[in-house]
Amino acid sequence: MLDVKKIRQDFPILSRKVYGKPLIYLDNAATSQKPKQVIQALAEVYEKYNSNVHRGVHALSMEATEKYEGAREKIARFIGAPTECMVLVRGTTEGINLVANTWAMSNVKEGDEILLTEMEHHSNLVPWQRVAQAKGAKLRFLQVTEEGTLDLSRLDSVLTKRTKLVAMNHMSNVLGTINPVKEIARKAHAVGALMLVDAAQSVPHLPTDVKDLDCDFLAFSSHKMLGPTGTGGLYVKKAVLETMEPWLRGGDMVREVTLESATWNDLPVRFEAGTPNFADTIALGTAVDYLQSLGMNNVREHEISITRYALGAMKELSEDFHFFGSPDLSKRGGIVSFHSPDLHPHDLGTILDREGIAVRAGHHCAMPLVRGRLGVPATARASFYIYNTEEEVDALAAAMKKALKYFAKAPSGKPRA
Ligand code: 7TS
Repeated sequence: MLDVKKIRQDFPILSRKVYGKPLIYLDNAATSQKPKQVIQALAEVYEKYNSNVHRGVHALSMEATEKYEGAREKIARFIGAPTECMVLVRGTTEGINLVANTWAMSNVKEGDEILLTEMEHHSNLVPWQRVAQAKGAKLRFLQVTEEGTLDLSRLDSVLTKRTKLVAMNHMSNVLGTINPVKEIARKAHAVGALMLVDAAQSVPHLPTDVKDLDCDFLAFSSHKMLGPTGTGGLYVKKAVLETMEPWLRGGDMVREVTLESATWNDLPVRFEAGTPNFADTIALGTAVDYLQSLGMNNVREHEISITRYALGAMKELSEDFHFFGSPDLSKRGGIVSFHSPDLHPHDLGTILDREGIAVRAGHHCAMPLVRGRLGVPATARASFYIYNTEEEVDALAAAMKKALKYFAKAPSGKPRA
């Protein structure tokens, strides 16, 4: 198990107060906090060896390049990927857009299908809408059951020889549902389709091995896994990466350039045009070290435990709030979304904020899921990470009760007793 008390000491922000109350940070699905080791690694880049990578013969540049490439190796190893298949991008959204703009634009043809799910973040939906429009392809969707899991009963009828790509999240950012991407990748390959995994919510929280998943693409963001903003990874299977045209062009991604044409650098830097975000990526390497020292199995175990505790603590609120997501904790990460017909999530979020509790309220960039499938304008969402405690969950439950008592209106419009 994690030593949460010790972990908390590594996170300077957790000792700050909000409106005079200790900060209770439960917005980890949006972005995680950063340990001092990561903050120091970032400061060290600028204090000690800041210099552009890949092009200098001087000591600083060589040192920066070594650290940057060292970070790439760590990040690749963290997800079981070969280093040459680890493209460094700004984050999940950019990684998915890279695949959409290169592989998909060359491979998806009129009449082809792309299979998504109803529980995608906009970042894994909107790029495919563009591909479908540009290519005359069709988007199809796996639906979401009442319990908040994927309805796989129609999988064999929607996954056909016409399917070119299956693209889905490994963990939903609204429901916390962990999707069976390994099994779906196997089925996708059986019909000749490729498999893209949006791992924005899974790489920070679950042990991840791209070889075991056997996916073709997997994208994730540094800032949700203790690292800085503005960096992240896109894994692409080597046989696929070798066939892909670069998306953004310029800078160090070339080998030879004439006035008329260019040839490309080695994998994976041919997909990294311009000066890469080396400083933040080096600090992401430190975040990976940190997570690895905890052990991803322990991270997962802690989140199962705190989610179980949260669902238990929320039971007495179940008359007033609907809690979304599966009760089966083996299929769920540390995300709890809820809605009360008597209390708008934004009002609730504001009230909780006054108690020092940071939750997110809204459609969580998954409008078709929240507004369409769940049928609510918004949800409030608490999302946990390695430093969250049962006491914080108790404070959340108490503040939710307080919010209902003082601010919610009964359907009659009368304040509650
Ligand atoms: N995919 C999923 C499943 C996500 O949860 C997010 C971000 C993204 C893609 C996009 O990641 P980015 O780093 O490129 O922005 N999710 C959230 C969220 O739930 N609240 O704020 C951001």
